Amino acid sequence: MRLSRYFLPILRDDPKEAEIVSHRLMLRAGMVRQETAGIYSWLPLGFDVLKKVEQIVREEQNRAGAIEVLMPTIQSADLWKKSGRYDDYGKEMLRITDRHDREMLYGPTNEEMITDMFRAGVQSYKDLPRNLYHIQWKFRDEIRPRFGVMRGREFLMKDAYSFDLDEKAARHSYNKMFLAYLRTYQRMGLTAVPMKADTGPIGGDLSHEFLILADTGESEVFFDRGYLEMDWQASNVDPDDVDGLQSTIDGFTSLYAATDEEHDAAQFDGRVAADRQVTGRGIEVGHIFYFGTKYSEPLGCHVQGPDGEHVAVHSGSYGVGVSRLVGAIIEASHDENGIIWPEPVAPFKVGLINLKAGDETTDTACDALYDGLRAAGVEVLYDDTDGRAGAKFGTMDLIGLPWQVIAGPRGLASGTVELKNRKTGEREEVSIESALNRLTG
Ligand code: 5CA
Repeated sequence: MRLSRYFLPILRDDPKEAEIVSHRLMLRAGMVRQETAGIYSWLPLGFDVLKKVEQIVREEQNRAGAIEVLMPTIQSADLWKKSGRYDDYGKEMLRITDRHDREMLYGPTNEEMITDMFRAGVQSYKDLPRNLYHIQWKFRDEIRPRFGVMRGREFLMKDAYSFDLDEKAARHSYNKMFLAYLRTYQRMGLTAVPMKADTGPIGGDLSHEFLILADTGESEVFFDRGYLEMDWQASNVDPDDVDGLQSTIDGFTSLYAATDEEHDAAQFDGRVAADRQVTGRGIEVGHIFYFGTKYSEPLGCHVQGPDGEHVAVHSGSYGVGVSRLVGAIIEASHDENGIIWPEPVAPFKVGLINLKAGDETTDTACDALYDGLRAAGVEVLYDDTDGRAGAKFGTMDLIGLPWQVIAGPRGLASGTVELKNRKTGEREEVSIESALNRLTG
C-alpha cells in the first residue's frame, strides 16, 4: 500500500479524551474514530489489525473443533423471556420496538438464540458433542463506556457454545476451549493468565477469566509468577484424550491466580512464596463458563439419550473480546514513541520510507524494494509522500510496524538502505538485496 493512496488520519497531539495509552495511540495512529459514546468506526489501519486478531481467534476455534456460524445482531425478546434474562439484564440491554410493536433487542450475547437453534436441529445423543461459535458485534449499554475499544458499548466478540450429554463430557468441552484460549493469546504475543472467576449474569458454577497484565487493567490480579513462565504452545496434549487434557488443565490451574473478586490473601501467602507473588492489574480478554442445563431446561433443548430417555443438554459458553484485544495488545506492547505490533497482528510487516520522493535514485530503489516485498507476499506500507524525514520517522514509529526500511540518497550512494527493528530499535546498513532477503526469508 502506498501511503499517498491510503487513508491514515494521524493526530499530532494527544487527544484529551483518551485516559489510557492504547486509546490515545489508537486515536493518534488513525485506527479508530469515536462516532458516539462507546461506539467506534474502524479506519483502515485499525480494521486490518481487528481482522488479523479475529482470524487467529477463528483458526484456534476451528483447531479445537468448534464450528463457525453467524447469528444476527438483532434478536426477538421472546426467547429471553423464556430464559428469564429479559428482566435480569436490566438497562444494559438495548431494547428496540419494531413497526409491529414487537419487542426486539440488540444482542449482548447469544445463549438463548443458539440453544434454540441447537434444539431445533438435534434429536439424539449421537448428535453430541458439538461446539458452535460466531464472531459478531454485540451491544451492551455500559454505564461507563471508557478506555476506547476496551470498554465499548458496541464491541466485537467471539462467542462459542458447547453442547454435551452430561457434566463429564461438558467439562471436556470446557477444557478444550481452555487450551484453545491459551494458544490464541500466545499467538498474539500476549501472556494471558487463567483465573477462577465469578459467573455473573451468564450463570453457572465453573468459570475462568483470562487476563493480561497491564497497569491500566480494570481488575486487580494476584498470581504465581509461574504463569509467566509457561509455554502453552509447547503443550502437545491430545485434545481428544479426556483424562490427559484434564490433567494438563489441572496443571495449568494448580498455581494460585485470582482477581480481586475471588482473591483470598491468606491462601495467596500460604501457597505462593513471597518472591513468586505477582500483584498488579489485568485486562480481561476472555471469559469461559460451564452452566449445565441453565438454558437448555427453560428452552426445552433435550436430546434422546442412549436409553431412550429425554435429557437436557449440558452447555458452556466461551467469550473472547476481539475488539478489546486490539487495545489490550497495545497496552502490552508500546513505548514512548508509539505502538509496537507483534508480527502476527501487525497491519503491515514493513514500513518503507522514501526520504527523498522525486529523486530518481531513491524512487527506483524504493520501487524495487516495494515490488520485491509484495511479490514475496510481504505486506508493506510505502511512505512515498514528500513529507519531512522527521515526520515520516515519527509516523512509522507511532503506527508500530515491526520493520522499517529507510531509503535515502546518502545511503544509496554507497548502495545501502537502513533496516530498523521497531521493537529493539536496532538499525543496520544493508544492501537492497539483503534487505529483501531478510524481510522475505
Ligand atoms: N456469553 C458469555 C461468553 S460467550 C459472555 O458474554 N461473556 S462476557 O460477558 O465475559 O464477555 C466475553 C468477553 O467480551 C469479555 O471477556 C471481554 O473480553 C469482552 N467484553 C465484554 N464486555 C465488553 C465491552 N463492553 N467492551 C469490549 N469488550 C467487552
